[in-house]
Amino acid sequence: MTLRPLLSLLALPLVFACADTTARSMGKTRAAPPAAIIGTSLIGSDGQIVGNATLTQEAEGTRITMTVTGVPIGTHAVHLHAIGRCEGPAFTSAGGHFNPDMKQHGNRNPMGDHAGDLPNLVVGDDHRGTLDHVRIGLRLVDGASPLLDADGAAVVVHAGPDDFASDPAGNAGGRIACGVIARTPAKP
Ligand SMILES: [Cu+2]
Ligand SMILES: [Zn+2]
Repeated sequence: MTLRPLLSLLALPLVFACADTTARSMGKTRAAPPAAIIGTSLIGSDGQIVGNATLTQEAEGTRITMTVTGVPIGTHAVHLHAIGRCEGPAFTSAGGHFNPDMKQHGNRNPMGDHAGDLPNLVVGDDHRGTLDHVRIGLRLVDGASPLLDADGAAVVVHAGPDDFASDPAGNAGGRIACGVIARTPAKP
């Protein structure tokens, strides 16, 4: 009998935490930015789910964790692309790399790098791969140019490795998986 109210309390995690922070920050000088976590499924060119990714806004940047399964063995570029639309099979709908500072691609490029540039993902013999990386300075939901803007964003995995130097996309080959980063609609 008492189980149901307890469960509904547990089911309201971040939403209330954030609302509370915002409410209390009103009229005060400064408040810590609210935490934000957004998860997404990655779909392959055939529309099947091939993994998942989670983006978490932390104090110094945004943490990207992802797991893929069933992706070809090898090293694959991963980027945050500017538009939250994943239309297979080519996923060109996701646009270019997230780049609010108008830089060039790659941290080996003197004019780099894009805010959406990430390390390569290594997929082993079992066709599994994981990535856990904090993109320093990247804001997910606040600041002057958050990743989650009006048209969202996408996590994109490429067929080949990123050389971290070639503009505009690291010579990484086609796009083989894509996950939309968007605000989850509020539940009634
Ligand atoms: Cu890309
Ligand atoms: Zn880039």
